[in-house]
Amino acid sequence: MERTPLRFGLCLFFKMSKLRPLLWIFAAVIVSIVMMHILFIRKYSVRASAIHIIQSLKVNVHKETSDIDPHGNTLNGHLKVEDVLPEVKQEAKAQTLSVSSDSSSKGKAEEKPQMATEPPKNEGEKSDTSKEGPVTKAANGDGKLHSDSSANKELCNKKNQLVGPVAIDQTIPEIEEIVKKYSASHGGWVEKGGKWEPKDCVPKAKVAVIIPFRNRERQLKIFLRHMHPVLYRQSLFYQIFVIEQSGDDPFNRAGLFNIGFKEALKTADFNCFVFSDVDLLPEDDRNSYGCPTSPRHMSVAIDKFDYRLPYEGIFGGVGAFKREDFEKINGFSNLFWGWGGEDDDLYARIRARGFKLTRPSMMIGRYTMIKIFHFQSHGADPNRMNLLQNSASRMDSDGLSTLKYTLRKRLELPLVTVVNVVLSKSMYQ
Ligand code: BGN
Repeated sequence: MERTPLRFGLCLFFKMSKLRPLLWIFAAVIVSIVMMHILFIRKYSVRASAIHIIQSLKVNVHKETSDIDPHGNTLNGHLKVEDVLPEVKQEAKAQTLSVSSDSSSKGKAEEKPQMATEPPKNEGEKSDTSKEGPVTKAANGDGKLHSDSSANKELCNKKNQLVGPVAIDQTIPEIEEIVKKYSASHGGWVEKGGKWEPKDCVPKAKVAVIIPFRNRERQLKIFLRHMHPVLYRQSLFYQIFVIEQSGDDPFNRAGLFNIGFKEALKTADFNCFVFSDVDLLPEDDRNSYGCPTSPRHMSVAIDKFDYRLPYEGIFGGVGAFKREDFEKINGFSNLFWGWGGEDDDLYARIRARGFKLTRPSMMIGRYTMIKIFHFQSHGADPNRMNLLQNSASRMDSDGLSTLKYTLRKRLELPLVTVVNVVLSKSMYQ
C-alpha cells in the first residue's frame, strides 16, 4: 500500500493506542518518585496529608493578625506558642468550666476503661506505696518546687504503674480539652508551668524536659497530651519547658537546648535533663526519662528510620543527661544554624570526655514521629561539615560557657513553661 499521510497517521494512532498504557504507567512512576521525594526524604518526615496542609493554612491565616509582640511588632509572621496555648485567659476560662463540670468529668473517667496514655488514679498510687520497702533517703535533695518534706518518704519505685507499649494518638487536640483532662485545677495532676512531682514518695530524678521550638503548635499539643501521662507514670519530678526561638535567623536547635538548660535551673534544681524534639512520641513508657548513668541516646528506634539506627554515632531526636555530665561537655555547640550536625557534634563531645554512650533496647527505645507537614524556612546548615572537623578542640570555647541570647518572655501556661528568646547569628560574630 502507498505511504500516504493518512496511512502514516493511522499507523501512529494504532501504535500510540498500544503504547498508551505504558505511557500512563511511566507518568505515574515519575509522579510517585517526585511525591516520595517531597513527602518522605526531607529531614524529619515532611509527610503531608491534605487535611494537615489545610489546617496549617488556617492557622497561618490566623497568625498574621495575632502575632504581635509587647511593642506592637509582628513577630516574623510566626504564630507564637502562647496564641495556641493561651496562659491566664485560658486558665481562668478552664477554671470556670471546672466548677460546673468537675463531677461530670470524674464520672466520665470512671466509666471509661483506662487508656494506656492515662495515668492511674491516686488510689492506685496509695496502695502502691504500702507495698514498698523500708524508708530510704532521697538521692537528690530537696528542690525548690518540693512542697512537703521528704524526710519520711520512700524512694518512688512504681514499676507496676508502667504499661509498656502506649497508644499513639496523632489527632490534633484542642488545648482546652487536654487542660481539662490533665490540669491539677481540673482534678488532673499537672500544675501550672507543666510540672508535677509525686506526693507520696521521693522521686528518683528531677527532670527538665527541654523542647526547642518554632512554629510547631500542632505537634506541641499532641506531644503534651502524650508526654504528661508517661512522665507521671514514671513517678518523676518533672517540668516541660518549650524554648521558642524568635527572629528570622535559621533555627538553632542546639542553642535552644543550652538555653533550656540554663532557664530550667532558674526554676528548680533539676538533676536530669531530657532534650527532645517536639515531634517524637515514645511508644513505650519503660523508656525512662529519668537520670541516666551516663549520656543516653533515647530515640534509638524511630518509625521514620524503620525502627533502626541510621548510623552508630547518631545522637539526634531525644537524649538525656545528668546535670553534671552535660556541664562536663559544656553542653551543645551554639554554632549550628539550620538543620543537621549539632547532634553529631554532641556525640563527638561525649566521646572526647570519655563518656560511655548508653541506649535503651531497640524494643523499648521506640518512637513515632508526628506526621504533620511543616514548612522549613531554612535548609541544612552549610557550615556543619566544617564545624564537625574540630568538635573536640572547640568544645571548651563553644557551648554553655559562651551562650548568648535575649530572654523575651517566660510564661507558665497550664501544661508547659514557654521561654521565648531571641537567638541570632549576629550574637556570635
Ligand atoms: C545526619 C545529620 C544529623 C541528623 C541525622 C538524622 C549531618 C552532619 C553532616 C553529615 N548530620 O546526616 O544531624 O540527626 O542525619 O537525620 O547533617
